[in-house]
Amino acid sequence: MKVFGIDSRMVYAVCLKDPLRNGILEFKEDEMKKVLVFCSILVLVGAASVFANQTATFGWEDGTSTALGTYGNAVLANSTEQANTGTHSLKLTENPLGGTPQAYIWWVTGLTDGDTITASFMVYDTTSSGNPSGRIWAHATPVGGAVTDYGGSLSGNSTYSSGTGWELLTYTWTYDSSTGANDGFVLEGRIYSAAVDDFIYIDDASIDVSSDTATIYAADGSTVPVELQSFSIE
Ligand SMILES: [Ca+2]
Ligand SMILES: [Ca+2]
Repeated sequence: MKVFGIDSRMVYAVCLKDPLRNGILEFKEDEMKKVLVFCSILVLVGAASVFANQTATFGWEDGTSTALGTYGNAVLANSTEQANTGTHSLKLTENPLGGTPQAYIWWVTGLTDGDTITASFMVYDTTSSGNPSGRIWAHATPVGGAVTDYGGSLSGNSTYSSGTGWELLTYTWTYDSSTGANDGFVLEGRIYSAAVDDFIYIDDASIDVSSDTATIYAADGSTVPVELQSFSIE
């Protein structure tokens, strides 16, 4: 997007002195002057701070990735049996039957209280009369912990997939670190089954994080390159 006619990535790179972005962005002289003036205004305002969002998507099209971890009786596969986009999705099967199996689809670290996280995925459920069904949920990880360390529930969308085929499940969280004990967020894809080997499919996972300093880990374990989506001054 443009800020005063300047590409917001340039403003971000210069104002925040990000060496990576300085390295990959080329500046024309007149653009650089505009950016520097803009940054000076930010400094003069004094209390001004720059906020940016990070967004990422994942669709399992690499043909091998599943998730960052599991909880309970979750069996994962990168599947070509169903796909909302492309030819692959995540197949989540419950075996043996019991508990609430989960696939860890995103992990975000470096969060602070008040950060907002909006996450969604498409889920494939054809049993409109009941289970199996899917749900989107989240939990925290402790400061310095791994994706498999549990810091308490962050709740989520209480709505189950309705069984009409591919359907979007989404929820927005305002991060609560539990008085500083946690700084990580794990997005769960959950299955609620009626019988052993019930399954659902998940595709087109998306996440948007209000922090520009957080790190987003995708389902294949890679950290996601920042795609600056919005830019605002408060
Ligand atoms: Ca896909
Ligand atoms: Ca169902």
